[in-house]
Amino acid sequence: MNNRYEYAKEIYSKIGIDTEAVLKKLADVSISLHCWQGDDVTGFDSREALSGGIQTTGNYPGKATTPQELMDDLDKAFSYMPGKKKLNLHASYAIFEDGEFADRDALEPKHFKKWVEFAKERNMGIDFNPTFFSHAMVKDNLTLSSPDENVRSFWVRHGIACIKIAEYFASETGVPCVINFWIPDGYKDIPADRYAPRARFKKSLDEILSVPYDKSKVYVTLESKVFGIGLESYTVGSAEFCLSYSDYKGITPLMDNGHYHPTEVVSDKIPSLLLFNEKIALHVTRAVRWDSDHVVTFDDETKEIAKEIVRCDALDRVFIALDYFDASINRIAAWVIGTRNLRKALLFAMLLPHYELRKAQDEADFTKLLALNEEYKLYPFADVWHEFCNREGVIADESWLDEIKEYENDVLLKR
Ligand code: RNT
Ligand code: ZN
Repeated sequence: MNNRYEYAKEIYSKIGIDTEAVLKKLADVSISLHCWQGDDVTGFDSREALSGGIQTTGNYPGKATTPQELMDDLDKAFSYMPGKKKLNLHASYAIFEDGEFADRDALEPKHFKKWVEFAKERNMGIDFNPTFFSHAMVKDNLTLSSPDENVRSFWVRHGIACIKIAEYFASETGVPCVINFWIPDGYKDIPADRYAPRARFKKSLDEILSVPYDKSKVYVTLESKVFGIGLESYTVGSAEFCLSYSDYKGITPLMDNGHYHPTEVVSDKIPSLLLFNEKIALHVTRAVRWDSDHVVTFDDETKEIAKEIVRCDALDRVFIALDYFDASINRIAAWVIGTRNLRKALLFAMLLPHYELRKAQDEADFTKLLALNEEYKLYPFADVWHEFCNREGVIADESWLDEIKEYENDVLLKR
């Protein structure tokens, strides 16, 4: 086993890569795991079906239906993920005890106490998301941009409540909390007015952000989108709106790589945003033909996203989270596969001699650039990955799946 790594270490050192330094750096990159893959974005507070123009498809057995089940499944998933992790929660995952209930606009830190305990025991930070969907107060597919003042103000109160909860997460865990605002608002068909909904969205965000919060503890991010299911013609929180708003308010833009036209790539957008923002945030997903939220694979765009983060030397400036939901396969395996693939992509990026490749570009030696890029794909990257997993005490090869299958039989199928 070790020989494989020693051999790889030598090969990489010949192109100027110190694999020991890479292994250390890789372990320290935090990936935020989205709790909502565990139960098909259902949550614990809603009596409503999933709405907001997003969809999970499939009916694989054994999904988590209680906080304890979701926590158990998360633990199982974490045990196959090498490297630093964070837990990403949605407001709809509030845990109510003793028959108590609070609506979204009245949520309090105490409704997330159990999650804080969970995170603290595992030495993790928590990220957060207000939930502007799957709720009766989403009227005509609108929330913060609604012309109905009752609706709009309800969701403003929700946003304010969530920032307080984010602050609580950061104070309790000692790790800053990224709170991401994404609203589904939009229209199925051609609107008569594209301006007023955006003006109301702006006003709502202004109101939410006018409540003071500790900027060293809470990073507010704003996620744009191109369209949703049933909302194909107009999206209030478009790319231009969200980028401009983030800039105007000094908050952090978030790009989900499922939220652009099919030939646009987020990898190309990363350096532009890094030039103008102290921090940026990502939702890494895999879009198949549309914003389908398939499990992240070790594909070219995931690698390219990782390369941009690494070669822009921006590992400490990019908040990296996952966002996908597949209900057609084992949900724990879905978490594990996507997270390992994103980590592999980061490793792959760290094992490239960026100095040499950049030099070829600057010298206009594009033959060399292409040739090297292709040859480096066959370098013994897998052996470094194995070593990384071994050092992290995590199964390195595909045998993790046998254990998840066992858990499926013993636990999931009995639910
Ligand atoms: C929807 C956005 C958003 C959601 C989560 C559940 O298109 O990507 O991030 O997926 O908030
Ligand atoms: Zn997203």
